[in-house]
Amino acid sequence: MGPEGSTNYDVYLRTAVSVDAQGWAQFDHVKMPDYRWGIFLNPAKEGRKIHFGDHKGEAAWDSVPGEYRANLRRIIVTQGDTEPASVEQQRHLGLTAPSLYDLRNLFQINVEEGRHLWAMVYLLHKYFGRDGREEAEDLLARNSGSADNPRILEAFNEKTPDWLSFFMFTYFTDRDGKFQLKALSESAFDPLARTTQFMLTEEAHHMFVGESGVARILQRTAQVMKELGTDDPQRLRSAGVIDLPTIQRYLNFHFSKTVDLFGADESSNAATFYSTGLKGRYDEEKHDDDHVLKDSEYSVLSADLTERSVPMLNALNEVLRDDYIKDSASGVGRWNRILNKAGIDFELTVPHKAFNRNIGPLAGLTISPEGRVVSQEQWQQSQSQWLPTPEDRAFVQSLMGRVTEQGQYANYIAPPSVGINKQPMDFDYVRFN
Ligand code: BYC
Ligand code: FE
Ligand code: FE
Repeated sequence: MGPEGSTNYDVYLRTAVSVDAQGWAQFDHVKMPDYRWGIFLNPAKEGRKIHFGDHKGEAAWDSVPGEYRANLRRIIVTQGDTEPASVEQQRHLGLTAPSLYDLRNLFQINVEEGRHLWAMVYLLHKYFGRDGREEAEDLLARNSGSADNPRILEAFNEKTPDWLSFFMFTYFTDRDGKFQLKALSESAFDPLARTTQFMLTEEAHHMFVGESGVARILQRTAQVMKELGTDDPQRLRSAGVIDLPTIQRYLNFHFSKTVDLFGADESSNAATFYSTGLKGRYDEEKHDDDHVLKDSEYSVLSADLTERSVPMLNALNEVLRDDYIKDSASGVGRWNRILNKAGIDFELTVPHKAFNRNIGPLAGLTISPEGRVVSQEQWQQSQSQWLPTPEDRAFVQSLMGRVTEQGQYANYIAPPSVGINKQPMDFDYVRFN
C-alpha cells in the first residue's frame, strides 16, 4: 500500500539508526523497499514515576496491568491505525510531485509513518500476546476509504487528492499526531511513553513540510498577483496559480476535519484514560495544578455556542483540542506575514471550532467559519464560499503535473528557501532508475 510506482527510485532519505544525536539523522540515497524500520525507544529514565491521575507517585509500569489492558490496547490500535492510513491516502501523490525536493519529502514522510505503524505493532506484539497479534493483523487489513473495512478515525478515510491537500494535511493533521503523541508520551506505561517520545522527533519534519509547502504556494500566488496587478480568482487561475479564497477553503476543510479527531468534548473514555494513567495532557508537568483534576472544571460549548462548565476530567479531549487550536493558529499567522510582506490585503483565518463539525455535540450544526449560528438555508447557500467546491478541486487537480528535472518547480509553487540536509535546491533528491 506504499507510494505508487516508486520501487526502483533511489531516494535521498533520512534513516534513523539509533535515538542519539548522531544516530537519528543519517542521509543517503536508498531504494524505498530497502528502507529499514527500526524499533526506537528513548532511553528509560531510572526510577520514573507516574506523574498524574490516581496512580500519581507510583512507579511507572514496564508491563501492562491486567485491568487496563483493553483500554491501552484500544489507544495503541487507534494510534497505529492512523499511520498506514495516511500512507494509503498519499500513495498517488508521487505521480504528481511539483519537484524532486517535494517528492523526496513525500517519501520521507511515508517511510516514517510506516515506521510509526511498526512502533505500535511492536508494542502490540510484545505486550499483548495473542490478541495483540490479532489487532496487528487487523491494522493491515483495514484500508483508508474502504467501504467495508475503513480506518478507525474519520479524517483518515478522506482523500488527499492533490498537493495543496497534502500540505494542509501535514500541517493540520500531522499536528494532531503531535498532540496525541505528546499526551501518550506522558503515559504510565513506560514502553508507550518511550516509543512516542521518539516518534515526536519525526513529526516535526512532517509539519514543516506542510507549513513550508503552503507558504511556498502563497508566495507564488502573491508574486503573480503583483505581476498581474489583480486578485481576480479567474485571472489568477488562468495564470496557473491558486487564488487565495480557494486556499482558505482548503484550510477550512482540513482544520475542521482535524479538530474532530480529538473526540467528543465530554468523554468518559478521556476521563478514564487520564485517571488510570494511560494518557496525560499536552506538557502535563507544565500544568500548575494537582494533576489529578477531580475538583477542576473546564468550559465547553453548547449547541447554541454558549459556554458551560463541566468536570475537567470529562473534558480532557476538549483541553487537548484547545491546545491544538492555539498551536495551529500560530503557523497561520506566519502564512499571513508572507502575504503582508508582499503588500497583499488578505488574511487567512482559522475557522471557529464549531464550524463543519461531525463529532461531539457540535456535529451537524450550521455554524459559519466566523462562529455565527446560521440557518440550514444559509449554510447550503454559503457552502461554496466556505469549503472546497468540486470546481475548486478540479482546478487544483488540473495543476498537478509531474516535475522531474533537477532544480525545477511547478508553476504554482515557489522553490524552498533551503534544501534538505543543506543540499542545494537542484540536488538529485530522487534518482529514477
Ligand atoms: N472519527 O468518547 P469519544 C496521527 C469515536 S494522528 C471517528 O470522544 P475518545 C497521524 C470514538 O472512537 C493521532 N470516530 O472517544 C497524523 C468512540 O467510539 P466508540 C492519532 C471517532 O475515546 C497524520 C466514540 O466516537 N492518535 O498520529 O474519548 C498522519 C465516542 O467518542 C472520532 C490518537 O488519536 C473520529 N474523529 O476519543 C499519520 C490517539 N472521534 O467507543 C498519523 C489515540 C471519536 O463509541 N486515540 N470517535 O465506538 C484516542 O486517544 C482516542 O481514541 C480519541 C477519541 C481521542 C481519538
Ligand atoms: Fe506518524
Ligand atoms: Fe506524521
